[in-house]
Amino acid sequence: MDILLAIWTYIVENILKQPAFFIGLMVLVGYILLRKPWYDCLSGTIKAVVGYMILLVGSGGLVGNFRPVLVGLKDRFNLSATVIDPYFGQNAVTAGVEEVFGKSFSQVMVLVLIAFVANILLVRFRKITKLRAVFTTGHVQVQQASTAYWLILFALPGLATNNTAILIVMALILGLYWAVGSNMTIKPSQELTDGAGFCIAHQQMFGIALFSAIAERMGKSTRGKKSKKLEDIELPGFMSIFNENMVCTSLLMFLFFGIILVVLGKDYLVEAKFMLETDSFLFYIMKTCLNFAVYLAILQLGVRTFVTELTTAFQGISNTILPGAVPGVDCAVAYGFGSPNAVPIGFIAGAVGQFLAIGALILLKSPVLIIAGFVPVFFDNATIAVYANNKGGLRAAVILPFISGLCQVFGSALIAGWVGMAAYGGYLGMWDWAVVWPVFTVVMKYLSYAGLAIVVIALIAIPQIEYRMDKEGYFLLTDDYEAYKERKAQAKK
Ligand code: ASC
Repeated sequence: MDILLAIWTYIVENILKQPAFFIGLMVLVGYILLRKPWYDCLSGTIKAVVGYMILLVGSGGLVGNFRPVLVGLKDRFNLSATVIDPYFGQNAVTAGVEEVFGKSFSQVMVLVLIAFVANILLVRFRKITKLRAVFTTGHVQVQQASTAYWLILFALPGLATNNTAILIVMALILGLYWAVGSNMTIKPSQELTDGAGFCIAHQQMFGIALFSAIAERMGKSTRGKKSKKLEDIELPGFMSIFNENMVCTSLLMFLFFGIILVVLGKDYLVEAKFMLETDSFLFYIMKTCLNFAVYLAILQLGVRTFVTELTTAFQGISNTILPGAVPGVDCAVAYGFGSPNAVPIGFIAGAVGQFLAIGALILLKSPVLIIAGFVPVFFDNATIAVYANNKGGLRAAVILPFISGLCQVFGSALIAGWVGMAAYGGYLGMWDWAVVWPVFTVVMKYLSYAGLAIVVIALIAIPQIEYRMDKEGYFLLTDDYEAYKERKAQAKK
């Protein structure tokens, strides 16, 4: 058993937790199954791995540069607060799970394995389950498994005495959540990318589905006068410089992070080793803020490099071992599609929502104070804006991420305080984990095993409902997008 666990941990650490290699492996297997010549397999795999690594340079640069700035607010003002951020959330679980539940963190890795197998089996039986999406973002799977482990132990403490029972129950819920959540993003993703053939496997999948549906209504409800999509808006006069994504991002971030850096003050930044005493404060601010546009451009280049490889190669997998399967990828992949300006706009709108919510927590003297983490505020809200803009235009791209920002803070404050994670300084904080998982937790805590059954049945029912809403189009959407579009166009006539 120990040897098996060691092998599994090795695979998790080096492949599953490293999405670049995981995606590379899938591309390699996919091309082999498509019987491509060896040199095509090699070049496809290299492009997939390198492309994903470029994407990671972009997203890692954003996280590395801007997370300390936001967390700095906590140190600068000596706040005792919970940071909403996946990495802080994972640290909180590692630090607390043994103390609170007497359980070791290593079980989380086993949970990832079983839940992933559950995801694959659910897709394998897609004719019955109607599930089509496979989760491939391993680092997110580990973060989610950690948080789910805590939430489920909290809700169903009776399970704690039986290790096998806990793992089976958890893997069932988590595996279902992965398969059902990513499956819900297929339609909006196909519509955003004109059939690129991927969906999102991240932390705001229910959010994407819900906000896309609301955005679609918003787009339609304006009595013939549609809210324009960002890419169709031509700003006049000096404002036209905002049409350019790089300029728009730079100016918005200069305003946003510029203010935060000024609030933090040069003394603090020097003391916390962000900058040197001899550095110019003005140029430090400019450099930091402009870096945002730099990393975003890198991220988009990465997406362009690997997406075609992945979706072509995945056909090999979806024609053979996992019929009809669609790869679920990192939310940042969406930034290569739709309007690039939706990204900074969603971020700012979400940040305003989060800051207002934090202000409300302070005014209401909430026992749990939240510090905005960069990952939720940026990656959730930018993603929601990209999808919202595609369906509902500018208005949706501003209002919906703003609402999402409120949900992230209020939802996280409630759940992290209630289940005791706040005491360990962090909570995952992404949209689904601030809204959907807290609902699961409440239902299971108060209804115990009946609650568990309700959560499982509700998850199983979602794809069935989606399927019944469009029986003919449902599988066509992923199997042959051109035919799907034609069918839609015909139906409109
Ligand atoms: C997360 C997480 C990250 C980012 C990244 C976005 O949830 O843990 O590192 O989002 O996946 O590209």
